[in-house]
Amino acid sequence: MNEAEKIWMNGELVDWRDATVHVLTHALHYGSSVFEGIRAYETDQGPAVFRLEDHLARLERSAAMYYMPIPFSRDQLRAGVHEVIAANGLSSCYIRPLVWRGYGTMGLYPLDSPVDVAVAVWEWGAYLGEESLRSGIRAKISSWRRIGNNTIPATAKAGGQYLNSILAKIETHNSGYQEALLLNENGNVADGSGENLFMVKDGLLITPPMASSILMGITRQTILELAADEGIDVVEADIPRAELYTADEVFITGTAAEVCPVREIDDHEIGDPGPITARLQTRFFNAVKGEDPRSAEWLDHVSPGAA
Ligand code: PPE
Repeated sequence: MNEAEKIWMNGELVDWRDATVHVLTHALHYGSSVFEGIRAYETDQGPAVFRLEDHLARLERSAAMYYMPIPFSRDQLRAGVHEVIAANGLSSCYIRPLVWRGYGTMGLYPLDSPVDVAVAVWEWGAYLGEESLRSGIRAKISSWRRIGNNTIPATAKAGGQYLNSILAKIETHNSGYQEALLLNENGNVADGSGENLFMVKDGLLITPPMASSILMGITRQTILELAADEGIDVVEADIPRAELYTADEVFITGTAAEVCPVREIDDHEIGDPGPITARLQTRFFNAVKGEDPRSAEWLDHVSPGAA
């Protein structure tokens, strides 16, 4: 991993190697943490965080679903994100805010455990490789179903639920594919291991709805807004597995994975990135770099003095 110098921990900057926890930390045993994945991109006005308010709002919602009061306000966390980026002197980075049940009690009633907060940043290039962003990836449907809405709140971004993604990822990686796609309990398409999914059929852009056990991705929301700008027809609808095989285009979206074409699913050829994928991918990368009409609304510029 690309280590940086400082991590923001409970309100203070500490050295990277000192950002540690006790082995009896509640979250380590039971997955009782919530987190965010955010990116800051290099712009001609220095680093800018993409949709920071939206990510912090989702962090608050995830924490609320697990009865976890975050001991810092939205403004304090926003300032912490700016501070840790500036302190590390990074022009672009991945940002990982983490809120977790800390050290103090064991057992499954966590409300007496302290809640700790950290924000780490580091350089993280293209999640599935630079080449994947150009030519697309080979994906496979995992035999593991995506966690159901009545098993765990699928819309919360909580540590424990990623065990589901980890199993799917290991299974498909070991079979030689770059990403896992998960079906929900009804057998319709839900998410990638760490991405949302879109398909294009006859000019229509289709993505699974909230009720299909997806994480409500902020990149997904961005694509829905950019598609509206572009006059592309969009619908949120269930996608049966086999619909993917005859799609004209498929792509996945996420903060880490960005907007990444899928060129093959279960050994069915979808083909090279199609025109709608290419248009939306270009708008997305322009937007994050400050070169799109939407940029002003979505970018939060880090001032050099933030450290
Ligand atoms: N679905 C899942 C299951 C998911 O984990 C992510 C993000 C998304 C959809 C897309 O959400 P958004 O980033 O708001 O567009 N996955 C994060 C973690 C990846 C990791 O390997 O860690 C991310 O992309 O940061």
